[in-house]
Amino acid sequence: DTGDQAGVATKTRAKPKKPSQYKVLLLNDDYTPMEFVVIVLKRFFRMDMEEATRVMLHVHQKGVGVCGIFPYEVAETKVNQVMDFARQNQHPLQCTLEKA
Ligand code: TYC
Repeated sequence: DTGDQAGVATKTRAKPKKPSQYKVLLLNDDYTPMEFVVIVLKRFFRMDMEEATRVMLHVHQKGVGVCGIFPYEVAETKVNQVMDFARQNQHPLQCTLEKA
């Protein structure tokens, strides 16, 4: 045995696809009004008042929460829409992506 790698099989099968789903996360802060966060969740994530209020309170209490899970491009668009809307209204609300 020469100790070389001659006998090691090379993997030739197709690799599993990369995860393509991303969580859109909302982050808590001390300044954005609760009502504004509820409006964001209704407008951009199509939640009703009950669900939007539940998610907003979860983020308020835990610091972070999931708004939804989407393909990368959709998730990125949602993050940009939320960040633009928050900026336009001069709120420090932060929204980000994370691999699902
Ligand atoms: N913590 C904010 C307040 O007390 C409310 C809030 C909730 C802000 C969720 C951001 O993602 C957020 N006014």
